[in-house]
Parts: sequence; structure tokens; C-alpha cells
Amino acid sequence: MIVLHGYQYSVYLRIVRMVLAEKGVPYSRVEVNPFASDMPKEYLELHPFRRVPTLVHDDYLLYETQAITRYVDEAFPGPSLQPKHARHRGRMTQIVSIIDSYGYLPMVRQVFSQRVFGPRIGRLADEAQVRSGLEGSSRVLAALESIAAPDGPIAGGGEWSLADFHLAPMMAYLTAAPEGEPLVAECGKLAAWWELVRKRTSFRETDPGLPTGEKPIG
Ligand SMILES: N[C@@H](CCC(=O)N[C@@H](CS)C(=O)NCC(=O)O)C(=O)O
Repeated sequence: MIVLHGYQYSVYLRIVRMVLAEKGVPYSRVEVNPFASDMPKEYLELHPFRRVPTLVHDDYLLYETQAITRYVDEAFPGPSLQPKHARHRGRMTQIVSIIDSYGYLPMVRQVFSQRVFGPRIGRLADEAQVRSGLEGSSRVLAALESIAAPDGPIAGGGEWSLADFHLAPMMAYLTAAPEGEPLVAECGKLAAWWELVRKRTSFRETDPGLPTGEKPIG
């Protein structure tokens, strides 16, 4: 039995949920908010770095999203989400690493959290953070555009891979900001990829929506 611990609005949780959906693997969820001051003590025993998600498969505990998605892909039947060809597989790993190392902070924490999420829960955007996030996001999009395969799954070979499902939740949050959408529209290959990936059932069924705070701003 699989239990997935995570926060409903977390992009990293959504990556794992998309991969589980693509593989057709059933699981149950435990909601954990890593931003709350009163994180359950039991969760800190699972994840010493206080992040989400964490996956528990019977007696096997795993955290770090890249490790979880590879494990799910390799431990369960269903379509393989790692390309067969070494070059496409290399591209997949490169894209996942770019997203984690250079994409998450500007796209999610600086642009989305400040511009979209914060105001929904009554917090004003820090405009300097948004500006810096848009600059960082543009650099990441340009890098991805230069290596993305044309016309389909981003790592190439016509196979949907872990790279697509790592990027899609981050792209959803970036494009939820009014300034994010045009940045993606300028990138031909990425814009075409985005139109395709957002139609997938695994993407649509894992949409967390937005919080409806007591006193949203804007
Ligand atoms: N390296 C971790 C990153 C996960 C991560 O940063 N998750 C965010 C939520 S999207 C989190 O837990 N943030 C809590 C914090 O920054 O304190 C992974 O790959 O799973």
C-alpha cells in the first residue's frame, strides 16, 4: 500500500501525483503543510528536512521527488516514463535537474507565491521578489526552449517522461501569474508542449485549485 504525505498546493506533491496517475498506481494521501509552524512530530520523523512530499510504500520510506518518481516508475507496471534512448534519457535527467536547481525558486516561490498565492490568503506581493522571479524564470524558459524536443514530450523520442511531469506543475503556477503567461507564449516549443501536457488526464485530475482565503487581496 502506498501512502503519500504532502501539501495540497505543493508542486512537488503534484509531480508525484501525476506520475502515480500516469502509471495507474492507487495510493492514499495524508495532508501535511510544511509551512505550518506546528508540523506534526510524526512527519518530522519521516522527513528530517521538513519538506514534502514523502512516500511510504509498505515498509519502504522515500523522500526527494526525483527519487520517488523514479522508484514509482521502476517498481510498478504501466508505461515506462524513462526514455529508452540514452540521449533522450540524458535530456530527461537534465531537464529535471534544471527545474529543481534553477526553476522552482523563481517560478514558484518568487512569481507564483508572491503574485498569485499570497494575495489569495491576504498577503501583499513583494514586487522585488516578483521582478527577480520573472528574470530567473525567463532564464530557465530560454534554457529549456533551447533543449526541448519539438512537437511533443519535452525530452524527445515521442515518449512522455518524468521530465514532462516534473515541469508541468511548475509551468501551471508560473502561467497562473499574469506576467508568466506571455513569457511562455514567446517560447514556441515550450508553448506547444504546454498546450499538450495540460490536456493530460493526470494533469487535469491533480489540479489543486487556489485557496479561498477569508480576506483575499486583489
Ligand atoms: N528537494 C525536495 C524539495 C521539495 C520542496 O521543496 N517542497 C516544498 C513544497 S513545494 C516544501 O516542502 N517547502 C517547505 C519549505 O520550504 O519550508 C524534493 O525534491 O522533494
